[in-house]
This record gives sequence, structure tokens and C-alpha cells, in this order.
Amino acid sequence: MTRLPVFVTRPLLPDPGELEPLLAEIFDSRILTNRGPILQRFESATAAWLGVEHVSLVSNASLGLVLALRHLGITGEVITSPFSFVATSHAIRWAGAEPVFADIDERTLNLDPAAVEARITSRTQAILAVHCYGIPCDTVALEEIARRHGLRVIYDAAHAFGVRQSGKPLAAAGDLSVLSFHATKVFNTFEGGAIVSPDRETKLALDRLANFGIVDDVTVTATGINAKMTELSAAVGLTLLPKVAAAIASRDRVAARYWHALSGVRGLRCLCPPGQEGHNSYAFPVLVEPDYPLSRDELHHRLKAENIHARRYFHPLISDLPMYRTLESAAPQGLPVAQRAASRVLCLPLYHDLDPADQDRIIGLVSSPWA
Ligand code: T4K
Repeated sequence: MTRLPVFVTRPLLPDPGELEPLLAEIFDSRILTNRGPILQRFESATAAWLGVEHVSLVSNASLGLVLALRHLGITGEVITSPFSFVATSHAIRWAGAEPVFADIDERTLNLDPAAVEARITSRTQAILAVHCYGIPCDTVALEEIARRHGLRVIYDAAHAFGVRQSGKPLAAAGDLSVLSFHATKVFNTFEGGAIVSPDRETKLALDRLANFGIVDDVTVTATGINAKMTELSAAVGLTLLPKVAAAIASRDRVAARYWHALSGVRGLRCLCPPGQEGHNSYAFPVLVEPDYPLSRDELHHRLKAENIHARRYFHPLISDLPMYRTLESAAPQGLPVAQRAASRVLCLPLYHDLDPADQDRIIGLVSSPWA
């Protein structure tokens, strides 16, 4: 029997019936984009849901990161993680700045504050840290380093929708935080994203940057770009927002099931223990250590042969890609923890409605790969 593929993720979808009134509103008004009425409702609802005050919706997190860097005037060196999706470093280059890679922490796979500090030079202007898999960075240490050296801190919070740290919304940390609402994320608007600002003035400046820098029909004050979210995406978001808490709770149950079945398997290190307050179960990464019976790539292929599509997020390291590997900070010997993580990590399928029978099959294959 051919089994249906099981992908690493599967989007949370709106109920078409619930979307219908919003579609009718769009068709009636013919307002399709340019900060229309649905976007404005969704923007307020997103801020309330996240527990933050100032949100700018954008067309995707990549452009959100570029705008965040541009708004802060960052054109020098930006210390960042090589263990991320390429968008993180690409955004630095698109903003006209230069990435400098620092190593990551063994436990969280996020930037290691000591490694960050060691990379600071007179050209450093900012730290762009990633909450990888929705696991919070050591925001206290990073921001303390930034304060001492006069640097800005931007968080790539693409994975971290709804995550809380010490009872506070993680998205409120740093100078600016950028979330992704891509189809593969915990919460999606098909494509989309958001920038969280500390004050209204910053939010309005970012809104303008996302709309070509336009202030009014005769005034353009900045070299902005088109990074606007459409009314259709906003309608999807408005419909999905009330469902996301339950979806995260379902993800937590799937992740906890993996943890209980796999955390004791020799040679596997599971990264995200269940029941961590405020986590969003974005992913279930396992590190395939040398005493596991297969290499990471062999396990990846073993699962693929069963139509189970786990993913090696994040391999290769960004610093090993052709457009970055000649940078001094990209030298593999300076990034030993990141190198090891990239060669061992595998993200198992995790989404809110993962079929328990499929999950049992994955658990069976991963816990006894020879069976
Ligand atoms: N920073 C970080 C740390 C990020 O991880 C990302 C994006 C960004 C910034 C930039 O955010 P955005 O600009 O995208 O808002 C995917 C996503 O395209 C990307 O958004 C995401 N990170 C990255 C981690 O994953 P691919 O090339 O691995 O995606 P793809 O198309 O192979 O999709 C993975 C699986 O998801 C598919 O096998 C099936 C499922 N899927 C995917 C899509 C697109 C669906 O079921 N439906 C879909 O529509 O990059």
C-alpha cells in the first residue's frame, strides 16, 4: 500500500466558511491592499494576542528583517547565527550590512553570548539573534553585551510566535523583533510577517518603510520598499488567530509524545523538553549522536524511504554557503558547536493534526531503525 507523504509540517488552515464573510467584504469594498480595513483589524488583534503594543504587519519576515535593519540605520557589521534559515543572513546583506558569524550554545542552538562578545569590533553595529525552533535566546546576556558596547539588538523571531519568557512576550524583547507568518509556521497568513516595535513612532516609521516610504500623496521621506500584507492574507490571519492557541496545545501534545518515546533512545538528543512554560512546539529537532546506529543522513533517508519527510533544518550552515564562506567569521574552526549541530540535526514531522498512527510509525522507525 502506498502511504501518503508525511511532511515536516502542515499548515493550520482557516475554515472556508469562516473566511467567507471577510472575502465578501474584500470583494464588496474592492480594497485589496495598502493597509486596508481588514489588515488594520488584524494588526490590532495580533498585537493583543501577542501581548505587545505596536505591530507592523508585513508581506514576509525576510522583508521585515530588512526593514528592521534599515530603520535602525545598520550598515556595518551584524553579529548573527550561522545556524538558521538563509533568510537571516540574506536580510543583513539586503539591508546593506555585513554578517559576522558567532558560534552557538550547545544546549539551545542559539547564539552563545560569550562567542558574540568575542566577535565585536569597532565596526559592529548590531546583533541579529535567532530564537531557533522558538527556543528563546539568552536575551538578558545578549542585551547586556549590546548595552555595554552600544549595539542594537534585533531578534529573528520567525519561529517564535506566541512564545513567552519569564512570563513576558518574547516578541517584545530587543530593539525590534520580527515574526514570520509563512505557511510553515505555527501561525500563518499563507505568506506574511510582523515587526514588533517598542513605541508608536517606530511602528509608524516601519509602516511607512513597508509602503515605499510614503507619508502622504506628495510626501516620501525614506527609501522604502513594498512590503505590505494584502487584505487576503490579513483575512486568513484574522480567521486563524482564534484557533492558534488550540493548535499550539495540540503541537505540545505531539511534541510531548515524541519526547517520552525518544528521549531515552541511545544516541539521540532531543532538544525541546515538553511542558516548558511559554514554548510553542514549532519543531521537534533531534541530534543524531555518534552512538546512534545510523548517521543523521542515513536516518533521514530511512524515513524518506517510508515517505516520511523529516528535514535537516539547518544544514548546511549559512556560513558554509558560497556567498558567505569566504568571510573570516565563516571559518569552520571558529564555529565548532554550529558545525556539529548542522551535521547531526533532524527535525521530525510536527504539526497540530499529525495523525497519531503516522507519529507511531515515525517513533517506531526512529527508535528501532533496523526493525
Ligand atoms: N528567519 C528564519 C529563522 C526562518 O526560518 C525563516 C523562514 C525566515 C527568517 C524568513 O521568513 P519568511 O520570509 O519566509 O516569512 C521553509 C519556508 O519557506 C521558510 O519560510 C522557513 N523559514 C524555512 C524554515 O522553511 P523550505 O524551502 O524548507 O520550505 P518547503 O517549501 O520545503 O516546505 C517545507 C514543508 O512544509 C513541505 O515539505 C510541506 C510543507 N508545506 C510547505 C508549504 C510552502 C505545506 O504543507 N504547505 C506550503 O504551502 O523553507
